[in-house]
Amino acid sequence: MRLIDSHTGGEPTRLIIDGGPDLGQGSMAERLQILREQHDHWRRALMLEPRGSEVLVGALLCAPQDPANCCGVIFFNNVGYLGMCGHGSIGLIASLAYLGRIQPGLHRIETPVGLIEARLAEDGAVSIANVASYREAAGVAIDVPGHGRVHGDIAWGGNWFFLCDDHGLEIEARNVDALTDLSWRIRQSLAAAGHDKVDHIELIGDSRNPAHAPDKSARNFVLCPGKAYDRSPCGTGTSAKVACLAADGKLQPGEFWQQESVIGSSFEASYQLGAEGQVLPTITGRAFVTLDATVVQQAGDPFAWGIPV
Ligand code: PYC
Repeated sequence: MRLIDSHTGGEPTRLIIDGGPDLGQGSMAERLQILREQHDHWRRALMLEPRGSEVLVGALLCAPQDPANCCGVIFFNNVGYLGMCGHGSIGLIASLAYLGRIQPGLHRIETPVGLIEARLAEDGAVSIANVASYREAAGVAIDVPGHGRVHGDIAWGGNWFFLCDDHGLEIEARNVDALTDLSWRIRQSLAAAGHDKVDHIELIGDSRNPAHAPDKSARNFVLCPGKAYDRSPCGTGTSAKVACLAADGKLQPGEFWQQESVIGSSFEASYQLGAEGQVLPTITGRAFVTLDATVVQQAGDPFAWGIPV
């Protein structure tokens, strides 16, 4: 297996460029099911220690079902599979460009939750036109033991998010332990309240970037399902945020939103309305390749398939 690692705003993506298991010719949703049920040991080998870590998002490059599309991709992490991944899609496009497999222009990518479009600019910036995003519930109250009541919106941006403003913490890198602890407890409280499909927690605070208009920007901390925080502003989380802003009338179609991460990296986001009024977000960011490597599994290595957790 050949791996290309990249980071998008600090968040790593590990792309399996060739040598993955045979998943057939079906849709990415069908191939994800085969990967999960029959070849999950490959995910564990690449994502778990000692070869991987909870911070990584993996991306398995697949031949597209429709040859008119650029490729298919299945995203996963240390605990399972993701429907979509915004920073990972930017990393995928930057990695394919690094390999000389694509040129600047428009590229369609099949994912388990639908078709997305990526535009690679001449300067290396990548814009992802994500799946339709929407808010399912606004102002959901959740009682968090040891903390108190918080409120948040439940929204879809390719993954399910709980977006919370009234958490009382500063969104600062020096606070990641406290932010992680609270987010994890919010997630457990959401599950206990029946919202167990929500597996990403997004705590929101004010922008810290003086170049960003205060009413058109924010900083976030996103806790991913495997308990690692997203170093990037989270593409699907930014899409969910844009859907909430649109629902509140705070962002109009075509207006720009600057989403900062807890480490200060940014995505620029906007949306258009689909034919049936759906919010169709576009997220722009940059990724940089950090590693081009071959997977080795030596005979006798007791942890060649990862340390079981
Ligand atoms: O960028 O969508 C994203 C993402 C999901 C999980 C980690 N990053």
